[in-house]
Amino acid sequence: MSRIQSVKARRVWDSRGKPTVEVEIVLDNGCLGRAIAPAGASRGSREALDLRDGGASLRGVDVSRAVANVNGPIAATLKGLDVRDQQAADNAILELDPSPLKEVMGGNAVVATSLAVLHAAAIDAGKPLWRHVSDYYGQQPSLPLPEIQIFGGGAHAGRRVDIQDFMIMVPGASSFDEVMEITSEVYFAAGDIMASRGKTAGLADEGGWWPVFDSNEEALETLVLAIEKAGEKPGERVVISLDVAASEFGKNGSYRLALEDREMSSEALIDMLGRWLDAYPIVSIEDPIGEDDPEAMVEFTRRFGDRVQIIGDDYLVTSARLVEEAANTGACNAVLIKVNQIGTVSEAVETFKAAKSAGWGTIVSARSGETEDVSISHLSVGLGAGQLKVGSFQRSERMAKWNECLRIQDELGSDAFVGDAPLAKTWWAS
Ligand code: 2PG
Ligand code: MG
Repeated sequence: MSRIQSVKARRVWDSRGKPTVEVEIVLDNGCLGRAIAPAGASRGSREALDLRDGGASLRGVDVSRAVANVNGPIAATLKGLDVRDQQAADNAILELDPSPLKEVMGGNAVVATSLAVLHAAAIDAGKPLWRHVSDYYGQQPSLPLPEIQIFGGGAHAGRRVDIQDFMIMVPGASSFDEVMEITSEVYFAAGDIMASRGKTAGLADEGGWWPVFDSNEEALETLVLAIEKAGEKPGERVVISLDVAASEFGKNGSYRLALEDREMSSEALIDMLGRWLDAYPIVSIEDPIGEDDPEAMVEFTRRFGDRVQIIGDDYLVTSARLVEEAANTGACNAVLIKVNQIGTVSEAVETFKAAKSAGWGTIVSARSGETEDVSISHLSVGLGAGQLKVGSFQRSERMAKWNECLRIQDELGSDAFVGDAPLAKTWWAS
């Protein structure tokens, strides 16, 4: 038995300079596991609560209550438990906080603790985290296909453009390493294009170029140009993925593209995105429809689900129940897995498994507020998730996760790269 001896939380700081929760778990044999909670900016209304103190100090975003919850009730509950039983540890936390949105302990307290248990168990077993995840959950490990942001937008770039993430994927690469190389070429080609147009204006929250565009579509056109400038044919080795994050600019079936000063209905939004799918080599689209507009999501999936990957993020908030419901009604065909959206590792894995049994795509994802914590690189490999979304190709909280995958590639061998691309059955792929 390897028992949990102590659980300690402290306040640390994330990539936006905001406080967040770090948890360290020490076992009776001295093994130590550590994890840090990430934080989203474009959050689904049904995701676990990111507990903040409120008040005047630190603009209300301090985490002393979440830290105290770990050091008090959570530590008392976990002390003495067998670290090898992740489910039992997570259940104990959930008994302390049975509220659906983890409002009692705070989602940030819960996620950092649950991930720290996972790390401590891996160290105790003498395994890298990805191997522990793969063994514990009985999944075949593989290296995911990265989704890498080139332009940021939406809530991550002062709403300079409405669409949140303009990303590429390189399913035509033969290894994870080659994905990084090709991405670097495309990323800096995009930077050169922005510079030549006098549009260099820094970076968005996840490291993508700041989106100085006159329309949302101009970002897509520029992205295609960047792929070409990098010496690639758009739609061959390099394809496009979008996170529309439609809940950020839509309510009750009415959407407002602020950049273009346009109001649109769900139908008009679906038609516009459909035109983009015809005109650009887009193989994946996340939250194309708002979280409160399920009929439109079903309609979008009916029209385009056989040619693109349709990912639910804010729409599904890493909830197994919502994934099952969506699979039954025909909304989405893939899920974003963010552990902090649901709370514990056990719940996130349950959602992953629900998506797998629905025949869906799976994408493990970072948040826009991140740290040096690289747990998600290991989770994506250990679960054998199809894709990994971490943000862009600058800023160390992003690069740390890509670099960790390169280290894992050396352990696993480059054959472990699945390049599991959602295939677009569109004109450029034929
Ligand atoms: C998303 C994420 C990451 P946030 O919407 O997919 O890009 O953003 O963490 O702000 O929710
Ligand atoms: Mg999203």
